[in-house]
Amino acid sequence: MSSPLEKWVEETERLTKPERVVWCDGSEQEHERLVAQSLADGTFLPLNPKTYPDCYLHRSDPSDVARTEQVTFICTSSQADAGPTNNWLSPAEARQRIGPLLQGAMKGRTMFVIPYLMGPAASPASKVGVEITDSPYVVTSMRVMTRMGQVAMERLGKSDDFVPGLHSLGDLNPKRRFIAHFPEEKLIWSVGSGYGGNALLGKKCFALRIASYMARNQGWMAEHMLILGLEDPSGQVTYMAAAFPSACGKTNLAMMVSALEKSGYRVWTVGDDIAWMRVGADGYLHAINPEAGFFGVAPGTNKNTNPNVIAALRKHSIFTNVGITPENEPWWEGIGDGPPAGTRNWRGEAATKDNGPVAHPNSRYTVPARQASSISPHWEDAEGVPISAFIFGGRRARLAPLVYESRDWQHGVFVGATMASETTAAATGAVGITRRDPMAMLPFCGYNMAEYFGHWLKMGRTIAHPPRVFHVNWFRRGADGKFLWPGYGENVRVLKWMLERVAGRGGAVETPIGFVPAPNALTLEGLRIEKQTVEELLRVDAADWTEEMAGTKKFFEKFGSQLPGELWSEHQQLEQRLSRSTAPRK
Ligand code: OXD
Ligand code: MN
Repeated sequence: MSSPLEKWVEETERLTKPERVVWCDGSEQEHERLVAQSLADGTFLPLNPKTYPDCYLHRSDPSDVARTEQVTFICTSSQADAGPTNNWLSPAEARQRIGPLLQGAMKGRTMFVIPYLMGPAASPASKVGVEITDSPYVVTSMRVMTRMGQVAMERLGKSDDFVPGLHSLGDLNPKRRFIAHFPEEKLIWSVGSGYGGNALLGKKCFALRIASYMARNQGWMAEHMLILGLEDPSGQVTYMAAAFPSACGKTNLAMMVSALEKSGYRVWTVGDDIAWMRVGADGYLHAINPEAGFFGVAPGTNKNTNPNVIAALRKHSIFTNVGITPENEPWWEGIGDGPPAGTRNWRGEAATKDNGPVAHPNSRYTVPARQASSISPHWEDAEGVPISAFIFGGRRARLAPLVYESRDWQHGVFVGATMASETTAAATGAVGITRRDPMAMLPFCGYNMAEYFGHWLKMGRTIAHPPRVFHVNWFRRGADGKFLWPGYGENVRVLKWMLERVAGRGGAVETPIGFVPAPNALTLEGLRIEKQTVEELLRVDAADWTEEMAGTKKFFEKFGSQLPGELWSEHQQLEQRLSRSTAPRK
């Protein structure tokens, strides 16, 4: 009798008609074999084996460099279940449109079967996925980003408890590209793209879109959040999870070398992109990182912005769409020096001004998490780490202060639900446009976001010790257009204030939008920053916020009567607080 997995593999083989089928075991020998093939067929270019051992450069098709949200679909029986923020196809129509693209799609190619585990081997919260793909780049990347092969097969046994994901490069034509999710069947179909977010199906497709749907039904949370631990001078570690939209610095924050390290504040990395969380026996929300690697944005990464990753990616790493120097080392804008003469850009052309940026703005590194010296000793704990603070944030040139704390859980859900950020190169489309991105989940929520907000509110009622909820904005600019806050390692000063708030210390002043640090409550020793700049960073402009309320209202109206009343009530209360604060004094 074949197992459910074997049956699905046979069915897929009949559909896609590959030349051969290879089951991946995740072993070293298999990795070496695949790399040798990828070097021979040009999927990979070798990097300098002395300075970057077992590291490779992959150049993608120039039309396939970022997530493509316009062709990403949630395929639920009823459109209302996908909600107004997702593209929707009925499961039948999705099969009708995508099925023909998969028909015979792997002719002449190898079909790889990749069993993988999302989450630590020891954790009961981890889940099995199986990806079938015809891309060797995907296989090598999945080996970094997930626990692949034997460990997943052992967890799965003969059961049908896995998320199947079928991926084919197809002909890479954007017109024939679909990233389709069938949450009711826990199935993923992706065709026409080799880009990480579209093709490494364990990441956005499973660990966020399908998992968020499962989490809502099963009473847990799957969030687009980094997880970090902040150690204080007594050695106690407080864990925090932060949701920022793509390419807003989650990896850099999670891997930060703290500017306050000499005073005993150190940051430990648990995850940089995704958190799966459940209420533990102790009444805290416990988080695991379902991933095993970091798929980070390369441009701007250097020894000041993220020294830990710069050290970590010197071995067993894959670079996608970066430049390459004559020494066969990767190069990107903001790496430090250069580019040295003779550097080639991400398309393989001479790196000249006329040929545009050397590295694509969404070029990436893929590096095993265990190689980071900041990796937490608890990152693979079976029960995860207890979360004391949630941090929401985004890029807002004007509006949001450096940091504020919500009034309570319900207000915190409102703060997350009204998040907005200026768009980045992580998805195709215009960059720098302000868009609503609730909880940084807009492109990743596998069901109706109105219900998702309801799920957050419900979770709050089941967590005895809910995380405190904060909002940060590292990107506020002054009148001269320059960033007001230095960011990166200095962000620990803001985390330290949060830690103090969690511990019941930490001075704060109430504003209409929440609590901001009291004067002198932020530790600023050793940082050259003017008092007026700090004041400007923390300023809450009631007129700007009143204007913002119109945008929030418009966004909420999209959800009609399904939007939880609690969020309208928060909206109204904020409006009232703002109008009281702008009312002329008698
Ligand atoms: C990512 C993204 O790659 O959010 O993590 O786009
Ligand atoms: Mn992400």
